Amino acid sequence: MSHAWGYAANNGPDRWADNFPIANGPRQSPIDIVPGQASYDAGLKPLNLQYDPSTCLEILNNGHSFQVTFIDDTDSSTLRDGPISGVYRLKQFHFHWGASDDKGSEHTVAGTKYPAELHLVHWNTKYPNFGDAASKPDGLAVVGVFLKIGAKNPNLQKLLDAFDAIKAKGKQTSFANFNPATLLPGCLDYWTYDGSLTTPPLLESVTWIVCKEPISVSPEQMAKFRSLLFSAEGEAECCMVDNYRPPQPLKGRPVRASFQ
Ligand code: B30
Ligand code: ZN
Repeated sequence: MSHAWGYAANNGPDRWADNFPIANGPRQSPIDIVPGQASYDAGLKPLNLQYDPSTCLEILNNGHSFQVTFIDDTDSSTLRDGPISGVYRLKQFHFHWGASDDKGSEHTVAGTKYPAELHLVHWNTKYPNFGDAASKPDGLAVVGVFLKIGAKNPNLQKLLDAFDAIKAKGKQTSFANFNPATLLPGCLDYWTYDGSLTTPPLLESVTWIVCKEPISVSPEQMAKFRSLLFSAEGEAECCMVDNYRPPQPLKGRPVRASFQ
């Protein structure tokens, strides 16, 4: 999988609209979440995440992040309730992060950037597969979780230990029996709004669910994220850092909170 787009000056977020005009569309992501401007919605249900570790398949450096992919041919690992209707299946999770601790998240909270952000990507099973769902207004639901610098997170360690095998773009290795529920914060209070993929093709198909509470990551663990490469083996080494899109215009969209 090779992309013309990236995060450099000549192919980064400011250039994506050249090839993907939806970059300037009405429901783009990420956004700056201003807690005081989000409205509490008592009708929002708690998130119902049911993940089966045996559906975890492999870990891959795709040249813009690393992702862990899941077998999604049955309803084994699912997201229900919260702001969504029906059953959404987990397809993959991945992260975005910065070159330094003062940046890296895609969503921001009242302008505050976190050093990294986890995305758990699910698709609506009213459609036949992820690819079909990805172009529908209610096709995808992504749960976002902020990472903040603090104690070493033991639940990240199995991921980080796989990085030596996927340092360069295009590398992948098996990744079995991992439960992504271990990456969630203790409190599942969230903000939700209608948005898009944060990378090309930037499709406006995502119900965003952004957790209020961050998980922790140690400085040493963040350094390991930054040791991955954008580049393929044999190319000039280019560290995978700053693989985030900055906040996009809200354009009048409501942001709702599941909590008061
Ligand atoms: S995000 O959660 O909004 N950052 C995709 C999924 C979630 C997000 C962004 C993009 C996605 O599925 N993109 C298209 C499929 N990709 C996936 C990939 O693994 O690597 C293939 C591709 O672009 O053509 Cu690169
Ligand atoms: Zn993402």
